[in-house]
Parts: sequence; structure tokens; C-alpha cells
Amino acid sequence: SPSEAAGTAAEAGAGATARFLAARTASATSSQERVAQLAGRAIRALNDVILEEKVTYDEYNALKSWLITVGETGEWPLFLDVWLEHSIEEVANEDRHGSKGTIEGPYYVPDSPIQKSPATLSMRDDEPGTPLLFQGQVTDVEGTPMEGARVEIWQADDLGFYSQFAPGLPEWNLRGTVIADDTGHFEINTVQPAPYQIPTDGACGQLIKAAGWHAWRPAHLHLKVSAPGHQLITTQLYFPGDPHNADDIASAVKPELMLDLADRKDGQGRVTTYDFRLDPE
Ligand code: MBD
Ligand code: FE
Repeated sequence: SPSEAAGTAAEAGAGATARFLAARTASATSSQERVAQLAGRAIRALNDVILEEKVTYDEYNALKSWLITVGETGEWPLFLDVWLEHSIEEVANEDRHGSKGTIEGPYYVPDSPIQKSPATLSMRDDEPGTPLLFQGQVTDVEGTPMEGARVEIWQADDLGFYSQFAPGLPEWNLRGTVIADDTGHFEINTVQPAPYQIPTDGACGQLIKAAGWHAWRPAHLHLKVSAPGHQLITTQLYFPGDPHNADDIASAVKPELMLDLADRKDGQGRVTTYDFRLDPE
């Protein structure tokens, strides 16, 4: 089976930073009042920690040094998506009635190759891992089938690596955009992803180690599901029994996002069905 070099935190981080900068549109236009409110509260919150915990100059300098390394290794996207994005997502989607969303994370790449359902994600001839048939239907919140629905999927491989963020993988490995049929049904052949460990050799890994935390996200599929006239949902789906479903470092697991897997009758791996309900625009 293929072997992959793990790559370095700096490689993955630089990739994620470059990806973010490429997608960056005009910066947010917040009012002066809003900026003062948010920046003011964030700065006060950190000052409170310093005063309450009696932070020393040694600790203050360790923080400066660490923040510099976060930038140098390109890990701002990783740091923010792991420790803050879950709250941003909670606020963004609090009024939705359809399927649950969760965080996007740092490894999404737009414009993956488009295929009609039934589809097989692009993968290596000897792609390691358990074959997985991921199928379902996209409807509106009332259950009306969504013709023209799109299911974008990206995931780690059987060794826990994402194409375009780890060396040695084909560009679009285990990434694709699948067009559902005229009743919103989709079938996607892929392989089960492995749990993902945050790079241990970068600034985020350093922090995790210094704090005695673990660096794991449970195995997951990333998705963006959309249909004309409806709100796109960014989500992830998880595998029952993964030891890190209960302590995801990125706090992005929700009970509604747990898959229900079965062995395929033909013995060719596993099958799972998950339906998406999209809110109107
Ligand atoms: C991932 O694969 C991921 O989904 C998140 C949120 C952070 C780091 C790696
Ligand atoms: Fe991920």
C-alpha cells in the first residue's frame, strides 16, 4: 500500500495559510463601535486572565515566542479553526431548522472535480482503507427532494492525511463535488478516513504537548451541501465507536452528525446513509 511522509506542520500550515489568503475577499466592514466592542472585550478578557492568574514575565515571553511561531509555521488557520471556529459556527447557524452544520476547518479547497451521482471520489489505484459507500438524499426542511443538489466532500485518507496539505498525494485525492440525481439522491464511493492528529511539530502541537492535552480529531467526512434557493450547509459526519468522538480537540462533534454504518451485502466494505435537509435562503 502507498506510504506517505507525514510532512511537517510548516508544510500543512503554509498550505492552509496560502489557501485562506487565496480565498480572502474584501475585509469585513464592521463599524467603529463594533470593532471597539469586540477588540475591547477580547483584550479585557486576556488582561483578566493575567491578573487573576498572576502571569509572570517568563510566561509572557513564552506567549510572545509562541505567537511568533504560530505565524512562522503558518498555523493561524489551524489554531483558530481548532479552538474558536466551533463558537463562530454555533452563532452563524443558530436559526437553522434543517441539518446541523459544524466547522469547516483549515483544509477545504474549492472547485474540486465535478461528477454526477453515482460517483467514485478520485483516489489512487491502491488507495488503502475500508471502502465506504456514502449515500443519501438532499431535501428541503419539509422533505421535498432537491433537484440539482451538490454534495462537496473532502476527507483524510486511511493514514489521516489530506491531499494538498500533505506531500505525495495526488492533487484531488479523496476530494470531489457530486451532483445528486433529480430526486436529490446521491451515492459516493470512497474509503473510510482515519482519525486526524494535529501536526505535533508546529506551534499548535507544542501547546498541546505543553498542556498535556491530546492532538486528535475523530475520523470525519467534511461536506458542503447546497441546492438552488437554499442555504449551503458546511458540516462533518463522524463514525460511531471512534475513541475521540467524545473529546475532539476541535469541539466539532454533535450527536446529530453520527453516521450509522453497516457491512455491505456484497462484502465490499461498508455502507452508510445520511440525508440532508436544507433551510430556504
Ligand atoms: C482537520 O482535519 C480539521 O477538520 C480541523 C477542524 C482542524 C484540523 C484538521
Ligand atoms: Fe478535517
